[in-house]
Amino acid sequence: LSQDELKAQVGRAALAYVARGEIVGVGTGSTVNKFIDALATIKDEIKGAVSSSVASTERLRALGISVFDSNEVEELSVYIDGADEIDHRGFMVKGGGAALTREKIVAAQSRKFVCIADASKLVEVLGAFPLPVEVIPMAARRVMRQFAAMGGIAQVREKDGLPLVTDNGQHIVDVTGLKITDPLAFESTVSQWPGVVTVGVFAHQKADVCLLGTSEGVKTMEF
Ligand code: DER
Repeated sequence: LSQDELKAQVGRAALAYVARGEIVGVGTGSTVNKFIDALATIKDEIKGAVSSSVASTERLRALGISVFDSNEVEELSVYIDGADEIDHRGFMVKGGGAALTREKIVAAQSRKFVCIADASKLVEVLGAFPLPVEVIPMAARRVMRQFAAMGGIAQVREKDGLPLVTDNGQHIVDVTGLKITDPLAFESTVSQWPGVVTVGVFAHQKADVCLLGTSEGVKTMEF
C-alpha cells in the first residue's frame, strides 16, 4: 500500500469515532484531508465541524460541511488530527502543517483525541522530526538562542524566501537535534518562554487513540 493509501485507510477508519448529529473537531494535514473527504460521505448525518486551520476550513466548506467557530461550541466529543511523530504513550510532535496553535486549542475543547497516521509516524522517542514552535516574531532570535543552549538547531520556517506567516500572523521556528525524553516537562518549560505562542509537543493534549495505517491494515492503539 502506498503512503497515500495508508492515509486514506486511516482517514476512513476515523469515521467510526464520529457521533451522529455531532460537531466534529478537525485537524490539519494530508491525512486529515483524507478524513475530511470521508466525512463528506456522511455530511448529512453530522451537524458540522470546528476547524484548526484556514486550509481545513476551505476543504470542509468546499465539500458542503458547515464550519463553526470554536467559541460557538463548548465541548466536542471527538477531535481527529494527524501527527508528525507519535510515541507509545500517545505523546506527539505536531505542526508540520503550521497549524499547531489552533490544533492545540481545538484538541483542548475535545473529549477524545483520535490521531490518524501512517506507520512511519510511530517513534520510540520524539524529536527526530524538526520540532515546530510558533513564536511572536520579535522573540524569534531569543527563542532560537534558548534552543541552542539545549543543543537544538533552530531556524525560521520560510515560504517563498520569506518567513512563513501562520493563520495567527506569527512565525514558526523548526528545531532539530532534540531528543524529547520527557514530553510533559518539555512542553511545560518551552510554553513558558516569553514569545512562545505554542510548542509543537502535544503531551498535555496527548492522543487518546491512534489509528495507525500499516500494510497489514489499521492498527488501533489506545493510551
Ligand atoms: O501540522 C500538523 O500537526 C499535521 O497534523 C501534521 O503533523 C500531519 O500532517 P500529515 O498528515 O500531512 O503528515
